[in-house]
Amino acid sequence: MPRYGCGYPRGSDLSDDLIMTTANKVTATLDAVVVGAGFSGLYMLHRLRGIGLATRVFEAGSGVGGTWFWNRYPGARVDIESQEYAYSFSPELEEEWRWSERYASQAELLKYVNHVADRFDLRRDVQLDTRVTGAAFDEATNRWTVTTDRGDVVSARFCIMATGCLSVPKDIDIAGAARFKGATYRTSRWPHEGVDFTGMTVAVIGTGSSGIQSIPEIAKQAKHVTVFQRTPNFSLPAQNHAADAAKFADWKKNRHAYRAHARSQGFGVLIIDQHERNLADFTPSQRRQEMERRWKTGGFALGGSFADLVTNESANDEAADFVRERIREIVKNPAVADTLSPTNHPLFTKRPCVDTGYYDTFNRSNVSLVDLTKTPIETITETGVKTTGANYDVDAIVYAIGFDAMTGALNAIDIRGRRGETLKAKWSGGPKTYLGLMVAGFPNLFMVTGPGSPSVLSNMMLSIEQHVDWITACLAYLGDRQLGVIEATQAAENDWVAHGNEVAATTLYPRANSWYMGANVPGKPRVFLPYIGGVPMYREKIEHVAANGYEGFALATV
Ligand code: NA7
Repeated sequence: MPRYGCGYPRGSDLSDDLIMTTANKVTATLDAVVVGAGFSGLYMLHRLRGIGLATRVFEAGSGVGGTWFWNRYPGARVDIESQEYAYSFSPELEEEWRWSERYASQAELLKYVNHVADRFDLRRDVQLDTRVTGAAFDEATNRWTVTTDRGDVVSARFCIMATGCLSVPKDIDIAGAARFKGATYRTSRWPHEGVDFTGMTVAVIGTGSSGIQSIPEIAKQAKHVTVFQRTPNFSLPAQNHAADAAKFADWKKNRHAYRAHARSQGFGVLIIDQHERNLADFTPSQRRQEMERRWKTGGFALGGSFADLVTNESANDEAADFVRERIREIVKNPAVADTLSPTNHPLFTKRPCVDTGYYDTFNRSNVSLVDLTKTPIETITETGVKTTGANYDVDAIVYAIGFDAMTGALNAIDIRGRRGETLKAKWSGGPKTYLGLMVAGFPNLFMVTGPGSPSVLSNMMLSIEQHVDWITACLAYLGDRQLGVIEATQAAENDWVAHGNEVAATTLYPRANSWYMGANVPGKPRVFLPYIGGVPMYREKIEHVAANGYEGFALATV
């Protein structure tokens, strides 16, 4: 069992008697603080308990679930098949849970994560409604002092940021938004009681995944929906359906083999099933057949059509043309189909969307599309949206404008490492990490699926479990050797950042103004944020690092 000399009993029973109230200030001394109680934070807590660390999780929301707690907009659902977008660490959990659809809805995912919290008795170490505001490293004690908006001041040996890649909504960067007198909604902060749009005129701004999933559902209720599109996105049909009992039974029987196969895939997602052959290795009719088969399979399957789809412009064009053809086939009005067809970025270089009935929604008489590249929004008015072309008076505006991805949640906390250097200052030119796990100058601070790791370019569940398992093994290693400090070396970080940039430059990704590039947030440095070297290559690297006594990290006693 590792021991860090925190002075409190080992084990998972961190109870309130460990928390002392002094002069209205709640303080506690812990082994570890975890920030965030989404899928990663909860699993992190479970594993840290397993190695005997006194741990507390702080969560800003009033419930667990992270992404699936906040994003309750109509139509919200996962775009990785349900059984794959689920924890693999507990065979019993996998055995007993029954998914009701191929792609689980937000409501079902939230039920699942709550079930996990109860099943593993996690709630007693999770403090809800508490936002972590600061974390400062004390070089004298080698401990982190973590502060919250509720006045907690907590000392912890380790601080683990399980803050999510898409958890901080982008500020509304449209003039006049506060003037609107009707109802305003954000997809990422949807009212828990739901919204009834019956009889209402609604403006939806934004056509990323959140817009594309919610627009068909809002259109079924509202009197009229006007969609304000700045950049058309590629969207692939989910082909969602009710749970297929035989398929789930097969999964349960062969889950180890399926999971291992997923880990051997570049994106760590089974359905992508990346073809080993490049575009040039196919005849034109074979290409066509392959893409048609994959379109029918649904979800991200099309992305695996050719091995060189995200590195070779011709391969990408072929698949992008195929999607544009499907759009023209579905959307009856050719001018609308044209406006919905992406032409300014290669397929998959902006996060592709997976939809149910999105394009077909534009055949409805109560839906219209405004092309903001032709008539940009001038301002929001008291009554609606004013573009350079017209005024659109509406009862409600739905903002589906995205997130300050990957760095937003970390930069929102005042994180101070050695010599008081802030993470925000260190990252002013873009995030710098070693393996997306740690940052030089910030000892004992870990990130789950941080920038510089495959994270959003993989099945998040796979990457979350991989990081949490790696961090747990690392802390056990330190404890076993009476070590209490681990820090990425500057040299290892420099090499990893250079490698990440090099790999990204061999792909088509940097061509898009995407949130992967930080391009969606005004003023954010333009840097490719996740790691695109692929899940197997990344796994090999971090396993090698651990097997070699945490190569690239400096380890020390307390
Ligand atoms: P996204 O994918 O970032 O989409 C945001 C959308 O909002 C996108 O179409 C943006 O257009 C649009 N947008 C953003 N700001 C504006 C302004 N100021 N005016 C007009 N339109 C704007 O966020 P989502 O929430 O849909 O999805 C995020 C991820 O969640 C998704 O990728 C999945 O991983 C799950 P732009 O493309 O920037 O021109």
